[in-house]
Amino acid sequence: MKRSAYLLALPLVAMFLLAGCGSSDDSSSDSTAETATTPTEQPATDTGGSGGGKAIALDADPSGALAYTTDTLEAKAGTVNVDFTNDAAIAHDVVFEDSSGAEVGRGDVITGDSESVSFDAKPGKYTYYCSLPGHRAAGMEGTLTVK
Ligand SMILES: [Cu+2]
Repeated sequence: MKRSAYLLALPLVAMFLLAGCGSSDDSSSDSTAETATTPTEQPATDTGGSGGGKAIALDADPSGALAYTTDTLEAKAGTVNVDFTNDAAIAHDVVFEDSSGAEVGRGDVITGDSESVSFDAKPGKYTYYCSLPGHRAAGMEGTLTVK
């Protein structure tokens, strides 16, 4: 939860910085009255994100099978945001490992819920799987290709 909140705050910070640059460019005019007018940006409308941070979706089989609905995912290098949804009545999670087998990201175990998992990724192949006993062996795994 803490990491999710932190990541949600990033676009807001970026917009604030961009707004700051824009207003400093305008300051070449000598009017002091302009400082009273503040840009009325609406950060809430910018849910699409920009700069490679677009979230990718991963769903567990909603009917309760030990499977994700896809065994291949693609993402851009940088901060990868995965929106993991488990609408089934049994618990699942998702763990990401790099090609050396090192864990790079892990979500909470959820049931009938969704969550966001974020981690930094370089171009290459990553593996994702469910860490609950028996689930990976039953086929609950896939490959994430980062480009
Ligand atoms: Cu599972």
